[in-house]
Amino acid sequence: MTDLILHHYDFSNYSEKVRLALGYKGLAWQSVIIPPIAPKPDLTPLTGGYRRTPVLQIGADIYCDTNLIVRELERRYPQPTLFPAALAAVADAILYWAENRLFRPMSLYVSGSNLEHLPAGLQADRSRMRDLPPPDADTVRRAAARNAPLVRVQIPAIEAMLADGRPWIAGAAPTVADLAVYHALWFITARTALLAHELAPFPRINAWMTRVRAFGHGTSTPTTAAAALRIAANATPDAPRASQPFAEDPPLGTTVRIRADDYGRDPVEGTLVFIDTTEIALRRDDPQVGTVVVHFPRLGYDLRPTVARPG
Ligand SMILES: N[C@@H](CCC(=O)N[C@@H](CS)C(=O)NCC(=O)O)C(=O)O
Repeated sequence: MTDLILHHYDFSNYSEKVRLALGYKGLAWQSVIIPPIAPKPDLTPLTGGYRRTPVLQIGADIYCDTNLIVRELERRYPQPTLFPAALAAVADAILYWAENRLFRPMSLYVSGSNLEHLPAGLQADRSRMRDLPPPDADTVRRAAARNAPLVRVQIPAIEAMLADGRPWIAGAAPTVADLAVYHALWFITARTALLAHELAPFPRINAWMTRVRAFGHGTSTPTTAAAALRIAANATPDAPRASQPFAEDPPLGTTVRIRADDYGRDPVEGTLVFIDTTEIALRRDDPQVGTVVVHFPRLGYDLRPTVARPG
């Protein structure tokens, strides 16, 4: 039985990124379908409060954020690689563009254009996740209209990246840039074909998307959230690897709080047990699942010691 448990849901584009990484590496995994809307009472005992999707669980080690999840899959299953040395740095820069400047307007355009196909309460939840008031349908439709051009002016850049005939976004081999650009474009038609016309004029993009889709999703077996919680409760987290802190980092053993620096900023508290250039890990004792270690990427997260407040 595989140790990899992915907590995800079908229309989550960041989950699609990880499903494709699992497929590319030919891995077997257990699948727990989580709610797309907070609260997530069967997920947050594992994460300590982090609510975004997806989350990878390996026993009592919990990996938050796809940028760490994909790196952790690479660490455990290095071949075939998604981080070829000559392309990895450029791929990471392209990934940042795709998941920020491209994806944010994409998500507003796609969601606002498919309002009647979204689960009830989704828009209100996403606004709460960004500390915004719940929008009415007209506001969401206006946001879609404002963002459509921002999507439309960026898609040709992807066709241009492929214009020299390269098979993959960063060059001769697949990288995380392929996963990141793909999941943003996948989102356009993940729910309905209403916006398929946005991609139709781009032959290189369409041929490349077919190549990425062929990675597949590996082999998944459905399981329940309760089973996943039991696995965490019965497992012991892996011993942390040797840390490589900077002088400015809080020392290991400090009680710290970590949270995303953009949205879905629910804080997670615990004891710092590992830190290096790419990863931060906290140990927490949870009433439901016992001791777990929760892992985050360094970039994109805000880490600080928990300050004891007087009184
Ligand atoms: N930087 C995060 C972003 C993840 C993200 O925004 N996921 C979306 C779903 S595709 C999300 O969490 N939405 C709210 C939710 O699922 O609760 C990552 O790479 O994992």
